[in-house]
Amino acid sequence: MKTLKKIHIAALRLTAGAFALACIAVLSASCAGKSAEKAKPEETHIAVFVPGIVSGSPVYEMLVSGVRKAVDEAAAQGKSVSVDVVEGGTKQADWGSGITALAADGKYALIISSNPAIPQICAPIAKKFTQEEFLVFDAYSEGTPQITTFQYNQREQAYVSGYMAALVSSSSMKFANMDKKIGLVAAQEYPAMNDVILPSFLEGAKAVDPAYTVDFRVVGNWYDAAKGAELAKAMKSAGVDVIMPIAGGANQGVVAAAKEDGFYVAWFDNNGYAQAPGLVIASSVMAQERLAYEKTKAWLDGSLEKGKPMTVGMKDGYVDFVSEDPLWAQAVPEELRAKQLALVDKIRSGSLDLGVK
Ligand code: RBF
Repeated sequence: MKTLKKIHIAALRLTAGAFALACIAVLSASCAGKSAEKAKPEETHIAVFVPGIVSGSPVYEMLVSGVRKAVDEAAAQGKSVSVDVVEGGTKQADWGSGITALAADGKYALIISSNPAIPQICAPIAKKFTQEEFLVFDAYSEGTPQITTFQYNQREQAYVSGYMAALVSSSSMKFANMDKKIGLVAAQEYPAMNDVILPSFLEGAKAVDPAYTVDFRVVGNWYDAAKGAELAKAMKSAGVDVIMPIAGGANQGVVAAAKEDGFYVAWFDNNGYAQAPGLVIASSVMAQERLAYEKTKAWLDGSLEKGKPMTVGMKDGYVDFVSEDPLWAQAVPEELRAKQLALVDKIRSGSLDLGVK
């Protein structure tokens, strides 16, 4: 994986050697003629800017593997295309300069990224580097033609998670208690969390029993597993019996605490049943790998509809609840699974429309 430092160095080298390179390019172009140009088609370069670190963050792991799959497939079919994955790191104030360095490099025709804060960072960069295109997942942006976004319906994703969490919490399962309390451990507060995920998680729980409340705690970053564990243990002591972690690498702390102290976990973003078999009672997922694959492929073959925001959800299969995994059946009794499936089927079929926000 490339580091930003390398990109900066590469950018510097480019300016230093730009004039000489341009001369060589002009010379070779005039000498080589048209047949040589045809024999060596220009390579397309794509950059994936990961706003954070890949390891431990399901959304970013899915993003990278989806884009790589599309690029590998195109390369196998003879297209001259490559991808560089650049981790922006956990200092969010550095992301703007990281993306600017990629755009300034001039090498990348497309910069791909993911999270709701990215379009706002890319908009001024797009204005400065007018040839650059941006494809951003898990985000929403209107009005900048170079920026194409795909947003997941996280109201549906969090609602079905809250419903399952409350079904388990109010059951006679081993670690369920009498308190009508479930929990959410978030890495940080941001609009999609505060305005969509948290309220929809609570609403889903209230659909089981209106007495439910959500104990909401914030780690303060996307990597501190020890803090994640500490928060989860305090929540368990306060009567929480199901916790949904949305905290990247800090999720592992919540899982470790569940194994030590005995409570249930509602996993978000990808299939997490294998994280702690018997304790993970929900996997509410976004098909980020598939979407990243499909849209990178569409960009490569020229069929991507650009500059427009698009929202995808349960009806079209890009948000879902994983019900086919045998580990779910092993963790959750049949009666509760039947109730959960009844809800999920209603949303999948469109007979229950929760809206987007
Ligand atoms: N999700 C992660 O899994 N890992 C991250 O490092 C991460 N960083 C984020 C930074 C910002 C500023 C924002 C707004 C969101 C971030 N997310 C991250 C959350 C992600 O976009 C998504 O909301 C959650 O994964 C829930 O689907």
